[in-house]
Amino acid sequence: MLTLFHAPRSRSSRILFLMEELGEPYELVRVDIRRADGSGAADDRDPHPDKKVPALIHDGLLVTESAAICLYLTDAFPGADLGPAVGDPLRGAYLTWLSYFPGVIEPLFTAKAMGWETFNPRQAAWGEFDAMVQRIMTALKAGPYVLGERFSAVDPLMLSALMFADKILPPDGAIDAYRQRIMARPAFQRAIAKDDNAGGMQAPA
Ligand SMILES: N[C@@H](CCC(=O)N[C@@H](CS)C(=O)NCC(=O)O)C(=O)O
Repeated sequence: MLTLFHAPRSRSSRILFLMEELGEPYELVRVDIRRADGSGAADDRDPHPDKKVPALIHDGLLVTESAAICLYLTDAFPGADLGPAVGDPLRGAYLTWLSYFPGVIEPLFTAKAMGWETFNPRQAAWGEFDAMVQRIMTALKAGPYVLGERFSAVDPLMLSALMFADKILPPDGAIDAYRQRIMARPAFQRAIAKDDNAGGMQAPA
């Protein structure tokens, strides 16, 4: 049994999208979280050690951290073909993007969006914002998905960052085309309907 602990318009929205792609039966438990605007509160029903979302329980086993949940699900359900398995030539690229996303993309996007200009990218070890954007653009222009011809669990993560790219990046046709391609997927549309969010999945709270 799979249970996803979810809060609308949050980082669990991308896992909700992945659950819909996975096609396995799951229970969706909506929980409250502390929001950046001061609203919300930690929810006792949330099994996450920090009372955050997403949190996934599979047959009693708890997994947190979005990238870990992606890897866990795609390894546990290889039949869904949402992540290259060990031995696949794309496994290395898959693991790299799964780690690069929370380790570099999210911190640099957040820093840019917040206007944090004073940190030294060498000390922070995130690298340069422009180099990170270039790396994403190279993948998107080759497309149609981050791993090339193959849709994977990296794409819901990437979409969640690119949803609000307009606030920090100049308009770009490749980003627009990628967003439209991913958002047109029936699983994304089902996830939006379950997200309790009239505006769709927007920037994380
Ligand atoms: N690195 C975590 C981040 C999870 C996270 O910070 N989620 C936010 C929602 S977008 C949250 O639950 N915040 C509540 C809090 O900080 O108490 C992941 O990607 O899963």
